[in-house]
Amino acid sequence: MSKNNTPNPLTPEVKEDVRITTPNTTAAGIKALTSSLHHMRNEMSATSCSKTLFSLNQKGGIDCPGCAWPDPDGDRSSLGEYCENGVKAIAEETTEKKADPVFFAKHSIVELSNWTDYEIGKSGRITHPMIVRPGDTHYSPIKWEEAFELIANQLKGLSSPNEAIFYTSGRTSNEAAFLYQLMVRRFGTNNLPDCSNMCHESSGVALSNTVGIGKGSVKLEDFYITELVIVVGQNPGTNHPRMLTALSKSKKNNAKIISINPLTETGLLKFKHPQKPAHLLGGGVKLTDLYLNLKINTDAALLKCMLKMLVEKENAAPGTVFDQSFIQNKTNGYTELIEDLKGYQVDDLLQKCGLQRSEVQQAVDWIAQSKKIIICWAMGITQHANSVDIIQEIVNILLLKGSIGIPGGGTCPVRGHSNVQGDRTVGIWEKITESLYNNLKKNYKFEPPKEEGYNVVRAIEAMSEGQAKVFFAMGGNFLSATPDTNYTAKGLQACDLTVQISTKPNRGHFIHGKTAIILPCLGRTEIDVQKEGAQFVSVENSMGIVHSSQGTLAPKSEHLKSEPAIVAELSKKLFQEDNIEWHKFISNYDNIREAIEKNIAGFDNYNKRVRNPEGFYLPNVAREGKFKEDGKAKFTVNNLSVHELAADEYLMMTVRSHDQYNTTIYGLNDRYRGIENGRRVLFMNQKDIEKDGLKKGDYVDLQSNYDGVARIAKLFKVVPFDIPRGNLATYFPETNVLVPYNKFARKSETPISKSIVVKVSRSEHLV
Ligand SMILES: Nc1nc2c(c(=O)[nH]1)N[C@H]1C(S)=C(S)[C@@H](COP(=O)(O)OP(=O)(O)OC[C@H]3O[C@@H](n4cnc5c(=O)[nH]c(N)nc54)[C@H](O)[C@@H]3O)O[C@H]1N2
Ligand SMILES: Nc1nc2c(c(=O)[nH]1)N[C@H]1C(S)=C(S)[C@@H](COP(=O)(O)OP(=O)(O)OC[C@H]3O[C@@H](n4cnc5c(=O)[nH]c(N)nc54)[C@H](O)[C@@H]3O)O[C@H]1N2
Ligand SMILES: [Mo]
Repeated sequence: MSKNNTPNPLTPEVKEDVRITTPNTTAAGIKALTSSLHHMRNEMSATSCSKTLFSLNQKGGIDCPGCAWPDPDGDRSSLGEYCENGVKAIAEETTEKKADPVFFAKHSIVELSNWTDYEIGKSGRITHPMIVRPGDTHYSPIKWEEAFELIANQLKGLSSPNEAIFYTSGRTSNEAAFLYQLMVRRFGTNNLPDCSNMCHESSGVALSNTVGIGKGSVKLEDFYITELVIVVGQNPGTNHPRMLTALSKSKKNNAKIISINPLTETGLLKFKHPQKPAHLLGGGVKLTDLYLNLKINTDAALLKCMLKMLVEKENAAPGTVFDQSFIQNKTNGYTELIEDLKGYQVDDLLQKCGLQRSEVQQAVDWIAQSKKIIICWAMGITQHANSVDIIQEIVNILLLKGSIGIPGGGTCPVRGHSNVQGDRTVGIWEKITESLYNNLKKNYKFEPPKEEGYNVVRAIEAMSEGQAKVFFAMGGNFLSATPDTNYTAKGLQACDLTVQISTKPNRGHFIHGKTAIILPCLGRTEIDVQKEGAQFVSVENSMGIVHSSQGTLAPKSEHLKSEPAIVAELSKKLFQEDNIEWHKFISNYDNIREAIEKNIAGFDNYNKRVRNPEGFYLPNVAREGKFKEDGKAKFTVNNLSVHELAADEYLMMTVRSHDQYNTTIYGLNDRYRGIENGRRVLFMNQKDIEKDGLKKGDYVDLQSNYDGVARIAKLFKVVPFDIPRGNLATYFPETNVLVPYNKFARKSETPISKSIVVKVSRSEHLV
């Protein structure tokens, strides 16, 4: 419990009673079913269970708020297409528990901040708008009208619109996101940081530079006809479980699967479909054919090694490995790439990534033999200093093979939040495109801001240095999701006003500005009735399909408002005389979609096409083989990463357990990795444990030291694990406190959450 009178920005640093067991060898299966049932029983009523599960990911139903993986056409199971972790996401949102005014009157902010993230999340849905005024110790209710008034006045009182920051998390619908960016730009700033800055920004930058669009090029169907899938830096068994169904279909078509990951992730080994009895009773499907357990952040070396070995093969038998006609007609920069590769040695590259020549040779042989290749990646690739280079190297391989823009082949950056891709499409970005600038100006007769705004890391810095005074969040948990928790906390606490539109409490609500407001909103599972009837929203999945999502459950409280309504009502207060008819947007979301159609390319006939049960594809120049303005894709020359570690330093990655959704902690187990009842664990190679004079179960502290600043995270239990020597893994967000806010990927500015240099020492202060 609270030791002093200041709220705690960190997950409590206490000794947890973690049990270390054996990791699972098969993903999903019966255990996934029992785990789903357990979460539903603990949170939901029986009617909510049946109403949501039957409509989850069905045509015209609720889009699962879990991940951005697309829904299959045709063979959706009658129970809805969902997975264990989708069920957990639904149970979490549709919980019967309530964080109402009584709850907030009972527990002070300082007290709540000393709960674990798990306990905070389990307190239930927020039912009323709440406020903390200067000097208050507790949140208390406030009327909507008064809250809007207060926020609008505070914003209007700033000396520049650039003193306000407007964050977005990726669950926000296209409709809410479009209105939000319209409000923010009408207000006069491009300060629109979003979770994408910490997620796939590196993919966006690398892909835009090389193939002309910052999104993936494959469709779901491509998995069914491909010859080779390479999954690199991704753990789909936990984070995109429905992808395992697609991978098992690739296997059915005799495709090979190569996994590249420092950890042997259970979900990549073997899969039993939890909704298919034949799978449950049988042995399941073996997924990975070749597992390359490289060292953390050595993917650039591995890919370069593969490129070199491919070039050798092509030189030995010209025209048999590369697609020379594609290279000639559709690309630039081939000669420079080949020339640059001459400066590297295969043995040296192999040594850097810690792999044997024979295993990499096997991968190279399969790449050489295949024409249709899909490469998938996620956070294991995007959160390093050289992420953009790594992704560009992935593109190099695909371009040499002519495998982008063909059926069965292409790029597949697997997105995180269920609408993170759509939010960016409709304008959530700290930059403004020329076409959006021109369209907003023409359609709404105001001068949109041109100057680049703050992304996530710049926003943290601006708040901490006093350049920003109001922080406003459309969802998410900025405090815990961002790097450098203590520094970020100082920034948020220095603000005059912090506002969060949220469904459930999180730690971010307790580390707040001088005044703080929570605006409670409807979740995706809930019925949204406005003046002209029940509304639906739309989202874009990882493969660029825009489709609808409509809630089926009664709202958890009569005081909730929808996200679009909150933005439009605040805008009415903010801009009294306006060319934008905000009230129309609220009464019928078709009016918002019409506005999107007018301002954003690719949404022609939006209202008609979104009512098509399958939704519609947005244009994609890479998929269409058109690439950049000159019709060509670009080979790039990329650098290797260099980590010069001292003898007592390790490279650490922060990953998700099987029981969490980013900063929302569903439970305390990580079944696939053999962890039960806690999260403060340090996965470490047995030889490193011995080298440091430690043993299994010991408690250790972790320390990072960048530019002379020491950051510490305490009390992690040592778990011997199959992880390369010199590498460590912990869970996010417990170790975000160690990540310096000012160390990020070149060009994309994504924090280096997967390659943090740390030292390990025995804990001295056992709590
Ligand atoms: N249930 C659930 N679903 C989710 C989420 C969730 O938290 N829970 N989060 C959502 C979001 S926002 C996102 S972005 C995605 C995240 O999905 P993932 O990217 O799969 O999530 P992480 O747990 O960060 O896993 C990263 C993987 O990369 C590996 N890795 C780490 N460093 C390296 C490296 O240097 N090289 C290689 N080759 N591999 C490396 C790790 O071992 C791990 O397997 O999932 C989305 N879906
Ligand atoms: N160390 C480390 N840090 C990371 C990562 C990592 O791998 N390692 N991953 C990064 C990535 S990929 C991402 S995407 C970010 C995630 O960053 P965020 O998106 O900011 O964080 P979440 O934990 O997903 O946000 C959860 C909160 O969203 C609110 N919420 C849930 N549903 C809704 C809704 O429908 N509407 C509204 N308004 N609010 C809702 C709830 O209040 C909940 O507490 O974290 C990043 N941080
Ligand atoms: Mo993400």
